[in-house]
Amino acid sequence: MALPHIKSITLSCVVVPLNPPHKTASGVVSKSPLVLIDLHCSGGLFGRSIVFTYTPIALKPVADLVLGIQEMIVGKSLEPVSLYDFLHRRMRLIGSQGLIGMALAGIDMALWDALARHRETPLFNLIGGTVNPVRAYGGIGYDGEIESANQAEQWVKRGFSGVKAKVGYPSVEEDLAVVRAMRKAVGPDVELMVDYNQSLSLVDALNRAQHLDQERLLWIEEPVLAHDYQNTAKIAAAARTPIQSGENWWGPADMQLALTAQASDFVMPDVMKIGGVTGWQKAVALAEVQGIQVSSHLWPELSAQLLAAGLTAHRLEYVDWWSDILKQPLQVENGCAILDEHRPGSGIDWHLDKVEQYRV
Ligand code: SMN
Ligand code: MG
Repeated sequence: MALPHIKSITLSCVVVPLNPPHKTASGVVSKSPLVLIDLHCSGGLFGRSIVFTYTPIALKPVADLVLGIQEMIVGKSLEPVSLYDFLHRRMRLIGSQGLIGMALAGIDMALWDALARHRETPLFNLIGGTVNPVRAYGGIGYDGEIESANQAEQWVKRGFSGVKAKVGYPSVEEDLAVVRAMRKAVGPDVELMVDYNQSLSLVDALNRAQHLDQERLLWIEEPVLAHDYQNTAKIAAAARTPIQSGENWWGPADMQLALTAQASDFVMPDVMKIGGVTGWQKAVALAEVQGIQVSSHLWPELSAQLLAAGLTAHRLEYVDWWSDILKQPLQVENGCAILDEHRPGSGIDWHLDKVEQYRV
């Protein structure tokens, strides 16, 4: 049976408010600027995906790039892996990081969504996964001792067995106070993680990791700059607590550099920055051969499916930031993401009224 071919792409740019805003040691996220992609194929088939541009000033440039790249693939058949190769080759001279990488990934995610719909099966099934529930954790912002403890308690009441808080306060004593307040609030059995969002110097990170080593954390995330693999490796070697990173790695090549430098004990690629579903699969294969456990970053609907297909799946980062614009946001029960084996695609369908409300 011939595969459908690509006809066109249409886009919606939205800004979804985030209440309350998510604070980190490296800035506040108060809204989600998103490019929503609708990829149209022959026979009425379609595929959908979300590109998160972090800042509204990148919305129009990314949307223009997606529409520009569209012209290179119109008429081609729905083959995500060979189209990934084709498009990345076409971008060799400019490079496929940054906004170009985000546009390419958006198209790749929409292609896979379309292919899964074409096969009338969920994406996790198409790529060989199972319906096993994926364990998720909730996120807490840079909100101080009392609020972090309150929120940790709320996540646990909702059934989550893990929570991750933003840290990187002016002193290590404040970081410790936040961790201890959360531990007191949730008890010994809940998994606690902390995220520095690349805010520390090497010396500061080594010192803070040594203090945090007493706190039984599941991981310490992004202590220093995401691409400073050498210094992250020094911290990973010195700390007993596992180091986690990956959300800012661009494409499988960055995963390779990080793994070669032994920079991270765990990895948590971001499905957009790592190159879409195709980039994710290439990158995660590198981690899997080393037995390194893989978690996700944002995109809970899509990431739950990708983790379900992985051999070393670890934790799903649960966020509901974009749930408003989705017809059927990810279901979580007892702290685990529930996969719907009867729903074709990657889990992305628009709540059209909300898309209109947030359109810019
Ligand atoms: C994060 C994600 C997206 C925006 C800001 C911060 C964060 C995380 O580092 O791990 O979710
Ligand atoms: Mg993070």
